[in-house]
Amino acid sequence: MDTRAAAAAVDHRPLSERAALNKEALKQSFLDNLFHTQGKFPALASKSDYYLALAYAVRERLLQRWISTAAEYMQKGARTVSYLSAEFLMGPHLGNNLINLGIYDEAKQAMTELGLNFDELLAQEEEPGLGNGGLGRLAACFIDSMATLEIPSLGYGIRYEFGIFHQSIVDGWQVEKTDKWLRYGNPWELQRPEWAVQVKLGGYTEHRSEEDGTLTVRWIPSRLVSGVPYDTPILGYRNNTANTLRLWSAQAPESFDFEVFNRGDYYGAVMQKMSSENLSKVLYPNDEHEGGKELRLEQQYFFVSCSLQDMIRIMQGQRLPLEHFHEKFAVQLNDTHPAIAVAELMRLLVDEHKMPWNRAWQVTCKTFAYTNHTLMPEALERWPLPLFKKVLPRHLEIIFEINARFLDEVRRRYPGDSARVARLSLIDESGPRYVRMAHLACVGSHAINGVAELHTELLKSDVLRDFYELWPNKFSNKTNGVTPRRWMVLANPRLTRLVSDSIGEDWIKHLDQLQKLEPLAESADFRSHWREIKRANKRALAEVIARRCNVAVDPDSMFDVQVKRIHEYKRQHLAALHIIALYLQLKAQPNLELAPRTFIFGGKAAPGYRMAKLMIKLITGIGDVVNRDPMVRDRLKVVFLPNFSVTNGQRIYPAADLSEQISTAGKEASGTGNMKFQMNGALTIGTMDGANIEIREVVGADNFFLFGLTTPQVYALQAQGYRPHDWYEQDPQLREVIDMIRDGYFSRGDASLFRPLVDSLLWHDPYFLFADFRSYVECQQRVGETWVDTERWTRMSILNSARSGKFSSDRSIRDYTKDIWHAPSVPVELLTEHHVRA
Ligand code: 73E
Repeated sequence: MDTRAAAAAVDHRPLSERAALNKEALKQSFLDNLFHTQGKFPALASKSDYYLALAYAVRERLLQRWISTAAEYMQKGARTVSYLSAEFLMGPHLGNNLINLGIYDEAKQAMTELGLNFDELLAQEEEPGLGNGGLGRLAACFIDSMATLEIPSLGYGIRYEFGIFHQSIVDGWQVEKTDKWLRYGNPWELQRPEWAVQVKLGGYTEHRSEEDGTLTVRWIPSRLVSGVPYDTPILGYRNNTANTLRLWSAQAPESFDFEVFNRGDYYGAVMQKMSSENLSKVLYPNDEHEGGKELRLEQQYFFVSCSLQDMIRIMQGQRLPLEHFHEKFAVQLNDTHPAIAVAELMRLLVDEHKMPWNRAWQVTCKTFAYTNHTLMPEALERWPLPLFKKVLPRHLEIIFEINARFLDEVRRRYPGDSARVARLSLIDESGPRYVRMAHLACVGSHAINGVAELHTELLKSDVLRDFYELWPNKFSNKTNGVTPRRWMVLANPRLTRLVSDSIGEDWIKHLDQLQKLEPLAESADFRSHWREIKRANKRALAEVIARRCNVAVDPDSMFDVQVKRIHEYKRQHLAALHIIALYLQLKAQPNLELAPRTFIFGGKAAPGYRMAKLMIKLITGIGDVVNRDPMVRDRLKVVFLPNFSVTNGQRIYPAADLSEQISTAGKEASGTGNMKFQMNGALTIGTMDGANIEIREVVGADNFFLFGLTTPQVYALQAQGYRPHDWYEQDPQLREVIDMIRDGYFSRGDASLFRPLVDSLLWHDPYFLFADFRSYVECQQRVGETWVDTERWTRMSILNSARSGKFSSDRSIRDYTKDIWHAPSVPVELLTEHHVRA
């Protein structure tokens, strides 16, 4: 049945009445949902009931957009971007949806008039933490921007039952608890069982010559899992677009169960069911990878196969021949986690849809593009061959075939260069054999990008150098960005009001317009408003800190913030060394003039990463000493805010004065927290790493606190033989700081606790903390001197925000669209309006 005809045929009145975007209608719908959906009346309702009733009322208001968007895309046969990502770190939906629908204030007013605390209701939402950090959050910002730019897109990923663990701090140590985010139900998703697909795993292959002379391959799996899609609408900002985030949940296929049941093996059947459902049970909590886990490879294959089958279903629904797959879909691989898609699309086209290999290969290469996110050697995914063969026997054959053809091409280009052939091969054969997923992604994609200028240059000159020499035109840079809707409008309403009152509201969709704030940096009145806002945000954060950490912090002190995953390369321990140095200085000179500072840390350590967990313990140990010491506690405070998340980030970035971006040069691919801080008016202290370089470029060297070795200097020091112990011996202040940690000053006299950390620094220091220590301390000195000149600091803060336009994810998405996806915007017409006007 024709969709528009169907839409025109049904009675729209109830929907349009219910979907009216005004306060009274919202109230009514909220009460209806409390009654009909939650089955509660006010006297019995919990806060969670109220949250859910409001969420459902909002969902009704976006369904019309969602349905109209699907109809529009189907009717236009629109080219679609499929963003494949093992992680989508969405953060809470309610506030964001209200903002994008343009009814945030109405909703707040409606709840207030009903006697409810709106902010408390918003706080009820359990955030879907389906990601580890920057990579997953980037995917979330990108689908927000695609919806805002009206680009037809589907986000494809995994509906983990347990997202990133919840962190608490007990006796200074990280303690993990499972994240039961679905406990009270998820009002934002719709299950679509009718679009479930089957995924094969394990088993073996059979090769047969058919009577007509063709060769066919049959994959006889040992297991089948069914993938059930759950759809979440992704609204554009104040337009009619509602794109889809489609996350796959693993379920046992009924039919497969029956076979085992019929054999009478009830227990075996139930076990098999449980093991299938394990596939989407839990997110691996490792940023920057952990190797060799079979379940992880199964997860990756599971969601990739589901997603590609889904795209084929969509094409068949629109009667499009599969030869045109790359015209209908531009598929972006978010790192190598979905790189198995290259082999899976080949399998689907060749084995299941009987397309000749060469045709299928052309389609595949034109379909995929690959984004690399890391240069860290341990994060480059590779799978031991035996494990790969056990899980994906047919894909291994396909990869061998791709490799054979690819290496023939390499040999033709570089005759006699067998070293190069070995380096480029999809199979690492230098020791035990591995499948190299980054190589598979490079060979099967027409475009390869890094996520910041420096990172892309390092990819070309180092990690992917041989591929760059082979195909220079495949490479380009796409600097990351973040969505100003969540990270300014939602997170920082006070600043949003001031900015909109000053320059209008256009900046929310065109962040470059923040430039118009520049002249206002010279207005004393504007600066004073700017400061009041920062101060109010800091007061709000101070309340959170008092509640969560039981530490009183002064909102007039400088909030010096480092929030990100805990990792040696990110060097939270370098910040710790500086704090100890300051502490020692204050102890030695009690009358030293030092502007009060509050050091705020937040971030999760991978549960199995012992050094990262020890770094947390060190920070909390320093806090215990410093916060209690009457000689310094009015001037220095150190807090570790537990469970850094999207929700907590929304409170932290707007309250920061100083943003710590202090990774070893050449290690942080981009960083995106750095951009969120900048937008919200924090100044950055940072190294020449990732997107810091581009931030400094746009704000100007005068408005950025730079320190540390550059990447070439790090490489040179490495090459000449870095001996951290020499640096320790030559710097008395550094020595004193390290000795204090070693002797147990921050571990209640236990001189063994931090030994692994101290020894690693003294004898290896793989991330060059000692080499950068002096430069960091001196730079922090300059930060302190600048801070006391309040007017100057405020001017710099305004300029940082005013010059952050480049770092909107809208700009990133425009870059991807122009250079890689070539997917035009498709504005959506609301079906009911069409009907009303017709
Ligand atoms: O520099 C960040 C970057 O801003 C990088 O470390 C991060 O991606 C961000 C977005 O581009 C990243 N995460 C991972 N690799 N790079 C990763 C690796 C394995 C599992 C989960 C995440």
